[in-house]
Amino acid sequence: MKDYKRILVTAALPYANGPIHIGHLAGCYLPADIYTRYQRAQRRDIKFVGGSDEHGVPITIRAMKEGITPQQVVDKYHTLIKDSLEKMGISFDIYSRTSNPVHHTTASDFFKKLYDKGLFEEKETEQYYDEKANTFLADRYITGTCPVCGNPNAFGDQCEKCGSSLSPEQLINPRSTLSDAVPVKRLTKHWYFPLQHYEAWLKQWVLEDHKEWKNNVYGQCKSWLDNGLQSRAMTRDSNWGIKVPLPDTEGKVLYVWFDAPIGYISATKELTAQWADYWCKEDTKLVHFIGKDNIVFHCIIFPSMLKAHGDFVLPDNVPANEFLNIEGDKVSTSRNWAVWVNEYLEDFPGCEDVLRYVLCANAPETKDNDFTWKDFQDRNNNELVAIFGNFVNRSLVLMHKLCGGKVPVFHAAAVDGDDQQLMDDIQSAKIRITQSIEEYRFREALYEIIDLSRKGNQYLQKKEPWKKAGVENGQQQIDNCIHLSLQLTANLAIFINPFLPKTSSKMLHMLKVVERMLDWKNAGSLKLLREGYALRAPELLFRKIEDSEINAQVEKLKANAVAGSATPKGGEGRLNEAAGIPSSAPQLKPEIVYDDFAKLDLRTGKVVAAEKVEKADKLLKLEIDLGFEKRTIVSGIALHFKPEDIVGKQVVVVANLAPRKMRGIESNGMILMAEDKSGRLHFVHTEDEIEPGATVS
Ligand code: B3M
Ligand code: ZN
Repeated sequence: MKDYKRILVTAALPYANGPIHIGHLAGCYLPADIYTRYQRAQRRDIKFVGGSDEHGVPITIRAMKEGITPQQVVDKYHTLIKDSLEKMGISFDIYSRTSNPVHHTTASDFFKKLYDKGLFEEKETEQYYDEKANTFLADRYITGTCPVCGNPNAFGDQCEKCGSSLSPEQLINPRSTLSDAVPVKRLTKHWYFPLQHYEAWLKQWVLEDHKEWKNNVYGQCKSWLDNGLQSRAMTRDSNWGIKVPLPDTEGKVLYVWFDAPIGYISATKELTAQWADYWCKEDTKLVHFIGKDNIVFHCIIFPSMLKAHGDFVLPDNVPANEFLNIEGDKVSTSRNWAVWVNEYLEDFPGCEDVLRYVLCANAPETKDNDFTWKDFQDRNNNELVAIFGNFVNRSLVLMHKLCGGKVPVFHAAAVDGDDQQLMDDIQSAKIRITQSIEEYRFREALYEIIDLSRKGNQYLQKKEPWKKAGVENGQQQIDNCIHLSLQLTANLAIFINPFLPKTSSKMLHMLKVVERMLDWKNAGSLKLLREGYALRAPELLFRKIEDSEINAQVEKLKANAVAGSATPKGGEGRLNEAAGIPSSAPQLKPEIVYDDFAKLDLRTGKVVAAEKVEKADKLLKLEIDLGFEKRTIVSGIALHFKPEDIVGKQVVVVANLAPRKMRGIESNGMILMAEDKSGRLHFVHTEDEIEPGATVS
């Protein structure tokens, strides 16, 4: 391992187009904060930078939806996000924003440097244009009917109803969301960064030199690199963003994914005059905390940009988390299926650490995980209250009862096997907790801490100091038991500090010790509290969470959820930017019961005729023989198959789907298709040819 002199931690810059939800916290802010607080306790030179991402399509869409300017959008949400993060104890050294002038200069200079080195390719391509609004249209600005499910409000990059990823060409009846005009194609010039030139280098740097990266991160990088990289446009047609720093480029801005990661550099510049130490010296350890949808940008695109630029260090690690689902369903800001951090803070005042605990104990570190309110309650009541809080409370209460409110003397000669075991447990826990945090396994570290407090409870239970008064050597046994319990309590304050900082502060107050005690080097010591030292009265660290509170949250979640709405409330704009990223694990739809499935009447059929639908380049009109009758089905597969090639094909049909008119033709059912990774469609049929009309189940 390299010998690092300083650490720079970054956490993804959230789009300032909506409030943050608990998935954001679990994804990157909480792990970044835990890591940072731990490194501070190690007294290492560390800076933690972040800020709002204020450019890109998501912001302009939000502005359009709310009928305000993009500037008003970012002002509003930057403030809200910053406030939520602060209240949750996410301890950035600076939380900046990409609309700041220093960022505009930094990003422009970066672009200019690559341009001057001749690293960009200049290309003219056709893009959709809105002639009424006089502007080019990002894919998200184009809506139309989904060729797959018929949703009339699908976006040019994705249908939110059926989840298909689309390109604007596939939409039936495409319209501009700005003016309702039919978009036309126009030539426009952009600057492309040839990622393929960095492929060989990336293969060495990621796949060979960073085998220690998390499996989910390494796997996604490998799949990108195996598929081959292509040039990517680093500029866009828009009026919102950082102007392209070249002559005659009115109406062109830097691609948001070009400027946003440079925001880490700008924020460091704003933070300290020594910023260049953190960015340009090889003995800096740069760590990017992100969610899995940002992996390609942080592991492939941004490193290639940094490499091309030449002045900056590369990340040492990118410990990305997977997604956190809510109550079994994928978070969706457009359906409002989310737990918003600002609302949690209002509903559970003083319980910030509880949320931090639950989100870390259940963090999606290796796979997508599910947050449920019941689990939230259980973890609070059964782990924080009943194990950790209980041990700390008992130790202090017993000290007041049996030892006159002071740390009792430790009698080394009277140590027994249980005492020794507890002392050993503290030592070995330190080794495991330290190693887990260093290697970004925070939930494992947290588990160790709770387990250590569980051992404390078992120790008290076994020693029963309350029964020792009057027995031979009784006071010595009491003293040792309480002394060790209190030393363990002090150790727990050190261990829990990166995870639950408020809880740790409360413990410091009760133990009447200064913050300096929390230095990580003190962990494992059994001399943290002086003999004879008077401590404060205990106060409860956690309160029980009642069924009624949990039920209210579940009801609120369900009541506020809206069925697939056409305009996104929050961050789905990212899909536009990230379209095509292979994710490591497929996102399944919510679980159904057998009865849901049994409602489908699936039948085998045979295509007996097929023709193109006039003025709809994606649609084919099919005649399907179902044995007992012939059906007309309109299917959005014209871009994939020629009519003459599919006559005679066997298909599987959803035979009881309600009829629907498409381009004036009534469609009676739907045929099943499978889509491969490249987006090609394949018919689903039985292995042997069988008569039409057979049931499929
Ligand atoms: N704003 C996307 C997101 O919030 C983007 C991250 C930028 S990190 C440089 O998922
Ligand atoms: Zn659809």
